[in-house]
Amino acid sequence: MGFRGFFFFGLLVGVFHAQLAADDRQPPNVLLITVDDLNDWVVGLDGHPQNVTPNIERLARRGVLFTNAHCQAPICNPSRTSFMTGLRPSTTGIYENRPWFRTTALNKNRVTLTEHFSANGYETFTAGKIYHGSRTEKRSFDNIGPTPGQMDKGAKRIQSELKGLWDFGPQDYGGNKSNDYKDASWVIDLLGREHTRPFFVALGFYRPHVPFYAPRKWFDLHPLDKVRLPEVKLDDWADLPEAARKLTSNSTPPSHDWFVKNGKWKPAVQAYLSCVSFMDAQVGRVLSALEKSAHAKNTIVVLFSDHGFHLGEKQRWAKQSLWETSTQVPMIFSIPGGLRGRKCSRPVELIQVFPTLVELCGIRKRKGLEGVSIKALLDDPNTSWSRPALTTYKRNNHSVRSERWRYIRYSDGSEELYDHSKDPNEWTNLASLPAHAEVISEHARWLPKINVSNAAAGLPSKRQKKKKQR
Ligand SMILES: [Ca+2]
Ligand SMILES: [Ca+2]
Repeated sequence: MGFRGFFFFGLLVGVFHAQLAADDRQPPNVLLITVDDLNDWVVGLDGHPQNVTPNIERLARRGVLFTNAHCQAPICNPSRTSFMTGLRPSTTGIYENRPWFRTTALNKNRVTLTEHFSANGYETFTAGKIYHGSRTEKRSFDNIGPTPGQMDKGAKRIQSELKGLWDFGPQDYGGNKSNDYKDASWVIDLLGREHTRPFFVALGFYRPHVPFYAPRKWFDLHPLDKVRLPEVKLDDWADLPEAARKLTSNSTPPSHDWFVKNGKWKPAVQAYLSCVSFMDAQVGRVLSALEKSAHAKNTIVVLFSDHGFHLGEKQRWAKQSLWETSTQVPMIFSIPGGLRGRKCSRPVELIQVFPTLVELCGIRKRKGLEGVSIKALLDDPNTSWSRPALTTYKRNNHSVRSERWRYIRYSDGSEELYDHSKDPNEWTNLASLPAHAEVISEHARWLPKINVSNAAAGLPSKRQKKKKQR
């Protein structure tokens, strides 16, 4: 080998080394935390002035907090199906809490977020509630941890006149007996381990979903006599179309009148605030474990809720509406080396989580997703962004949320329009004013072009199949 040949060989080795170093760099891990029924009562969104959520604030300080993020459906099953498949309810036909999407011909083969990561070199884990009903499936998760459900063991009913999951009040079991504590502990253990492959952990907290139960010490953080109630406008419903009344009448939660007449409004708000603080403490335990671990500098943390929650706003309770209180969710992305302590007011959607994580982790793109990546907003929260956030509740009822407006169109064609620059409570429906015709048409062009019929559960679920075999 002459001198030139040796030099060339040396160059090749150098190139090979650089290549090896690049391949050696492991893609970032993902810690995805979903919170059930968490509205904007957290630090940074400040939907309630008395929220105590220092750990969600801590996460926001190390990332970007989206102040105008929205779910694609204001109830568990369709929202969770949507962010896990990256598809809108108008495309999957999953509009309500039934059916489970795998039992429908249209959706049985959908590839979910974690399934896609698993197929691209990640090892996936789950604990708590990611799918509605804490359902798990081997197809979506390589490793399945505890999924103990909404009701903590040893919980005592507080409001004797309420039934099912609807109840609220302090509990005397220790915090470590609660389901969220146990699920967080399972994840903390995972974070303390070495991993040979990049991991994707999907952890779903149950609180503040009903029952609003938390250990008494969290209630002490929110003294009952100091609790402030959401503002309401007594004649708010006078300018609503009939379709709005029909869509939002829900027999599951007690009526707003029940809370008012029985003096239960304040105790329920206190209980919700307490559950949010309790859940926040579990977020804190997981964050501390991550920060102490070997994975601290190579793990993306994403936190969001599946939809909002009314506690008297617009004189109603729970979710199941196309108004801000139901559609808005907290959403935080914390990326190693990314922006810290920034807020973004551009409208964003939960279906954007799937393509955004795919882009951030540099894995193979998934075709057919309906959301776009919001990496540009994570790089610059003020970058221009024309896309609004869409929410669908039951078939062909949609809301379109832009930075300033909320436009709602119900399946019968009736409409609502709210100007958030003047009316954050959505009290004054402007839809019938001719002056707003252009705003309405600008928003209406984003409405889904297809609204598939309700997906029918024609296929037996795995559970039913097993039953048959027995
Ligand atoms: Ca929920
Ligand atoms: Ca009104």
